[in-house]
Amino acid sequence: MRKNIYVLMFTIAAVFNGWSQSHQKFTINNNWVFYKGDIDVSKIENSSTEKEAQWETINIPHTWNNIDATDDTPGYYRGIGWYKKSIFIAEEERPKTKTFIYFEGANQVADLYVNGKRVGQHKGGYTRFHFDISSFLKYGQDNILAVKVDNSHNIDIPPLSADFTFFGGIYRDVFLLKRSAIYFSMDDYSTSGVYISTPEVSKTIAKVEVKSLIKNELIGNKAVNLVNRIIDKYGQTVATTTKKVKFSKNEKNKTVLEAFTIKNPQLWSPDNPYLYNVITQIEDAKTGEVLDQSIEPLGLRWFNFDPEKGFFLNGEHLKLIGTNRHQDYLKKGNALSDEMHMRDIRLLKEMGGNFLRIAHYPQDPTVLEMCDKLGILASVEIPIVNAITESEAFTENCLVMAEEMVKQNNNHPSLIIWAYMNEVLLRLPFSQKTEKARYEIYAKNVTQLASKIEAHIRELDSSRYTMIPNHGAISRYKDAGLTAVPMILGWNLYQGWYGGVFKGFDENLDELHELFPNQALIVTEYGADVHPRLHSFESNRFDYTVEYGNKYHEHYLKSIVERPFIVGANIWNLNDFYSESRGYALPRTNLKGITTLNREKKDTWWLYKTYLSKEPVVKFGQNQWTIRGGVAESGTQHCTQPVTVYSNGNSVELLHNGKTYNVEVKNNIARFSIPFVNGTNALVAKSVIDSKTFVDVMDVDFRLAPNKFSDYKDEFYQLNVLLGSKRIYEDKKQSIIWIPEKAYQAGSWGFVGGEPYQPKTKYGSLPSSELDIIDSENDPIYQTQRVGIEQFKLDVPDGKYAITLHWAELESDKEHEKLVYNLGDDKVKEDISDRVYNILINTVYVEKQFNLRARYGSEKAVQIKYEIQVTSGKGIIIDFEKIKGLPVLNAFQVRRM
Ligand code: GCB
Ligand code: CA
Repeated sequence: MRKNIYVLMFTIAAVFNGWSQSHQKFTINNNWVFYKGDIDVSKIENSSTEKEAQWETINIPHTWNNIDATDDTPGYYRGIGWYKKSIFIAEEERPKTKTFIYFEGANQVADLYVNGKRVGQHKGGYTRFHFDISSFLKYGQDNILAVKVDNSHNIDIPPLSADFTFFGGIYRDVFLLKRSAIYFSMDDYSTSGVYISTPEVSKTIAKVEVKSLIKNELIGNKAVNLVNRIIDKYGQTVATTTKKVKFSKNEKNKTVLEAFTIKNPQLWSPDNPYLYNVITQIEDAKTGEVLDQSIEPLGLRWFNFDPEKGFFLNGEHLKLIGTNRHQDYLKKGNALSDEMHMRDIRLLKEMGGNFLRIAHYPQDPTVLEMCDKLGILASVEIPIVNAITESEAFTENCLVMAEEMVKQNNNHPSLIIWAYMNEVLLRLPFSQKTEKARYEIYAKNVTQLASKIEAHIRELDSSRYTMIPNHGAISRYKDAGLTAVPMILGWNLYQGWYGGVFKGFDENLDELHELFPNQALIVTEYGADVHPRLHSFESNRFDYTVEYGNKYHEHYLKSIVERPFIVGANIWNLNDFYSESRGYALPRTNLKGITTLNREKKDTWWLYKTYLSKEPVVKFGQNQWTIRGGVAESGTQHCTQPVTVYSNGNSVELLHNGKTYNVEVKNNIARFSIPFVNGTNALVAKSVIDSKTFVDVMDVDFRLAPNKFSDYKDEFYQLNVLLGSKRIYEDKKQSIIWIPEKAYQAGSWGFVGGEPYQPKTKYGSLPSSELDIIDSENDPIYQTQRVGIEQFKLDVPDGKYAITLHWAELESDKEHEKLVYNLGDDKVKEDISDRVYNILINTVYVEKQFNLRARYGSEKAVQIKYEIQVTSGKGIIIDFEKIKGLPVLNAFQVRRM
């Protein structure tokens, strides 16, 4: 007995020791130095000769574009950056340790040098790669790792263009890996060397196959045992095999396939994401020492797509509803910690989503790890976006990327779709009209490339579906033959945003079903840009208001749910994300997220949660909107505005400053009209769900603007007005509210003359400018204006006032690269006309020959504050006296001093 225990302890110790030496993986993220620019490699190694000042100490994850891609200056650095770090390698590691460096991602071409010698290169910004650096190392000393990363535009590497920022750098974890001489090979596109598949799964039986690639660096015969063990959630072994594997002299690689049967398996699903693990070990046949070990997730499920009835998981129908996701975050660019990636997937789960399109590129490994754990079905794609290059090199890079994607992500049970080519016929290099013949060759080449990728993916993995997501120009894809290539068709549809009306979306869906009756259809994208600080009660396409985004999603959600042949849908997007060429309400940002860049939840997140989640929800809509404002209704001391409450109860009771309102819930929303008073408005919403009461509270600080100054009970203090606009803008930083303009009426305030500025663009005539306004954090104040304004008048009481006039010249003389999305692209230079005018305040000239563009340039925020005194009941009259062109005013502010 005693002896037995002794033997057991000895074995555990041996295994533990062997383990700790033979298989190690740890990050080397800290304390790198970075240099933006190119450097002579020969100077890299010898750190004493460089000017230290040029190298900045940084940690990985790192990008060099987090500032310049988000500032007011167009463009961002796309070029070379160098990273350098020294690592100590102990003398004892010389005899048998193999050392690898492993990158989870670097954008977009990375060259590794060790001790001044070039080790290798990896192309592509979104897939993982590694290098064996064993033979480059000096033992018992410091070794210099240097990585040259290049994010220049490269016609041979996708993506060529896209609506997101190509942040450069080593932006995901970097690891050092140590192995002993026999180990699971990473030679196959940096996989773990262990591949899991489930050729057959049912309620009663699951067949599991485990394929291992073993690499042998020893010379001479060697025998190892390959031990496979499947353990359940609680660590209990449910199946195990041991196989002897013999390497003959000089034999380097071996593939070993093992098959298992599990009876009455626990199935994996969104409601019960049950995970087994497969533990695979290489043991020394003589000593039993564990030479290498791999642990992979195993989820048992089966699924199929039916073009009529939808998606079925484990034989049960499941409507797939969720989001897309981009990998960036406020001020950090794409350089995020694991936890920040994980948080996003939790946000999706918390919302009740069961579907994630990992767009437009493979993301951090934690993303699919979380999908497995939380039960979110996923698709992932390679970043061929908007266009292709008709070259062998481009084709080759696409095929390699596809192979990296498939192999590196193979083991995730949550993953069900491989995708490629997003809206690849959007940016046409040849006009369909004037260069018809050439366009047709291009379209053929696109389809040929698709067919190659399709065949390659299917050969690598026949257990999942394939998909191509297209944009709304349906016939373009059909005529090119592209729609016939993948198993599933994805459609990115934006009717009611880029053009058209909401109903167009429904028509599109029905048309697609008719055109492609034999392919499953997914709405891979739909969304509207929303800036959570912008509101309107007369909201419109392209006004970026919360209210328009709500209308859009309320309509789309219903249309998607009503149609069983729409097997799934992904909101564009889970989060706002950086897109450098965008101006819009929050420059450099695509605002179609249902959360912001720092993951504040917008209304739409709550809308979906209320519909999808099984948890009780009672939540105020517009709950981020804490400073409201509006004009008092004539003869009253209040302003009535809508308040919405999301609830999955039947009715909601709302208390406002002691008064109670009761409303029935329709389509998960209770809609109220509340008379807001000046100052604090306390709101409480109550709803009974499953016989329990749930409550939400919201305090609104309402800034009641006077209608007739003589009616106004409180002392008049401040008024902030947006000209040419129906929007309300909340400036949280300065704690003020901007309200829409109104026409002047006697005793009140407002403009006289002119028209709202409505730029004519390829998306139609829009309610605000798309320019990024220089020198302002509050672009929406400057993006609207009244053109041809004659007067601004206020019948204020006597007193001392500060008046601020705000301008930005919106007719720009600069060339702009116009986006892109859904309608093609080109550079646009607007026709501009000069405008010159005089300004008078209470008949005194304050500006003569005022020429905004000549004085300040266009697209620039300009403010002039005038202090004036009002006497003898004359109020304030500002006159705009036109000399040439039409006078403009963007915003008006008055404060009683
Ligand atoms: C799309 C693209 C996506 C864009 C989106 C948009 O169709 O696939 O990359 O960001 O539209 O917001 O315009
Ligand atoms: Ca990571």
